[in-house]
Amino acid sequence: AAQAQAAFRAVILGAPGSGKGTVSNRIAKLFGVCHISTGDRLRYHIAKQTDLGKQVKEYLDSGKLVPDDAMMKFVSQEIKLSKGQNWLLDGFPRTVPQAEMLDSVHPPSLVINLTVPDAVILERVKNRWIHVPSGRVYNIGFSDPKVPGKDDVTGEPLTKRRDDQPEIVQRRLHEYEEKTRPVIDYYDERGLLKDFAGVSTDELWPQIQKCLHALI
Ligand code: G5P
Ligand code: MG
Repeated sequence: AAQAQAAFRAVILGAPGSGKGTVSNRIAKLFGVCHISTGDRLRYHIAKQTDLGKQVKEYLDSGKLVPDDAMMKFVSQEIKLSKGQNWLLDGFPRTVPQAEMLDSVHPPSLVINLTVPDAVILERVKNRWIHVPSGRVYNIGFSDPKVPGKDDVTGEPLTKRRDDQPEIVQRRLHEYEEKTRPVIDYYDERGLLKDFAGVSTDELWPQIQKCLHALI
């Protein structure tokens, strides 16, 4: 079992707000894999005003994808840092060149794809609150913080994501259709894609768990 576990390299795909972060956290907890969310890491860099943060801020704020060069450099470093650990990449790859780059470094053994209707997504992001330093995410009525407006662990204030404004969510959904849809086909052609469709994470989770148990 230890051998099989050492080979776990997975990618989670899905439109903005489809639940990638939520599902990834559950997988990380249950299977002890290293969850690498490119969006969370980039938001952290923006908050800390690092060089990378300054470089990518405009893209995240406006709901556009960060250029491939910068993303690939960043992710290959993150993968190196997680040396030897099992990982789950959330939010990468989002373009075919990114998928090709990942194949050249470390091909994934599984790609989970979440399919959630746009109308459900638009409702969800309205109610999302986040804790930037940790990447913890809350949703009013689904995963409420214990104290309204405060992070459960640190008690620090929660914030809204700038890119969760309705017009920017629309732009992100558009970017997804145009640039990330081909990534789904890319993995499907290689026989790596497992698709999970539904309107709630709790409905998809047992199916995802079953699929992972069969592999790990
Ligand atoms: P991100 O950060 O990767 P997105 O747009 O791909 O952003 P996002 O918004 O983080 O994805 P998610 O992780 O798929 O969504 O979803 P989530 O956070 O788990 O769930 C959404 C909300 O719904 C949460 O509040 C959650 O609690 C709630 N929720 C979950 N399930 C349910 C449910 O069943 N019911 C209810 N009611 N609520 C639920 O990328 C951001 C930006 O970073 C850059 C780009 O600029 C991008 O726009 N970027 C990249 N650019 C280029 N290449 C890359 N590889 C990049 N990666 C990041
Ligand atoms: Mg996310």
